[in-house]
Amino acid sequence: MTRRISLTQYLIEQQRQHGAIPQELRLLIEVVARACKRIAISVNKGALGEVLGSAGSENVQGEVQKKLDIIANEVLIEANEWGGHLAAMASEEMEGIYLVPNRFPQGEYLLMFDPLDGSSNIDVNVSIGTIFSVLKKAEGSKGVSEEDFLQPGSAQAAAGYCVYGPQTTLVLTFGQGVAMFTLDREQGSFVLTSDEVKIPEDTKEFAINMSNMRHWDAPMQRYVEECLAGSTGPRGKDFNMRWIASMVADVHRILTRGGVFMYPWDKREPNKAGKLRLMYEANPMAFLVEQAGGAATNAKQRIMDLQPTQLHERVSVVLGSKNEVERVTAYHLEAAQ
Ligand code: P6P
Repeated sequence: MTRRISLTQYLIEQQRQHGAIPQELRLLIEVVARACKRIAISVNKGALGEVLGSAGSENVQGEVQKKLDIIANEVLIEANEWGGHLAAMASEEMEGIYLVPNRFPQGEYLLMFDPLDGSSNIDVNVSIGTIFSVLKKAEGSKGVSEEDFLQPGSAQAAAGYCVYGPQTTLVLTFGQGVAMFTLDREQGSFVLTSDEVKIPEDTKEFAINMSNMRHWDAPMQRYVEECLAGSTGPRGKDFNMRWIASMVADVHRILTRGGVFMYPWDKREPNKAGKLRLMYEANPMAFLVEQAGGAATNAKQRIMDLQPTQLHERVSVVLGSKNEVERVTAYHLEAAQ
């Protein structure tokens, strides 16, 4: 049974034991957690809070912004800009980076986030979430620019998400495993509920948007067709399928009971590597999944090895139970030869 300690106590113990969490990073994560609690309050209000529906604007990706997308983005910016632990922030909802205003002290960390992932689910009361990734500025670099953010996922100092579902759950990694915290609404604080998160290496559950099947490349079609063939096919076992259309919720299920999540390249937009964003969706989720014993590739190589070239660049994603991710990746490498 996991000790029911607060997020603060957990972070301080990790700081003491592993030294993996410098004081400034601990403060940063506590501020992000508080921001997620505030976002959860708005999300949980739903129609009562006049926060549903479209904001009547588009984000940098050309996607219609929901009111809650903008609210969540503002909450994260306001919560993090004054603390002195950040140099700058980047968000799916903002084209360029957000420099910490000169009236506040500057720090060494860089925070990237998708403030509210799964926005299409907001108005239909299905789980959504906040995804975040923390990098550190290069030693001695003066000022801060977009280039400071363009580091591979393997350089992340921390990553996590908060899923706003039946429970509000914060999931974190600093490179020393994965911990889950459930929001105790009576106390108003996150309480440790799992500190040994492990993804089974095998699974019978896959997650993909099947309506796009005819647009995938052959190796992805092969993998899914074999899953659908079940016990009568080459896999010799039946599979189950889930697709929540909120990456946070699908990844949370995989961290909790295993599975493989795929958002592959699609021939309708051949010049687009995939739908999901590398810096603030794929990289943080890849860090968490690998720290829980899983794997994460872009169907050809490890996601956390990719060298980013743009802040909002997209990537194909295959992540979850190690043996399934390796199988999907092997099919793609085989086809490439
Ligand atoms: P589709 C949500 O918009 C998101 O970015 C991910 O959270 C989710 O996995 C995916 O897109 C869903 O995409 O095409 O199935 O709606």
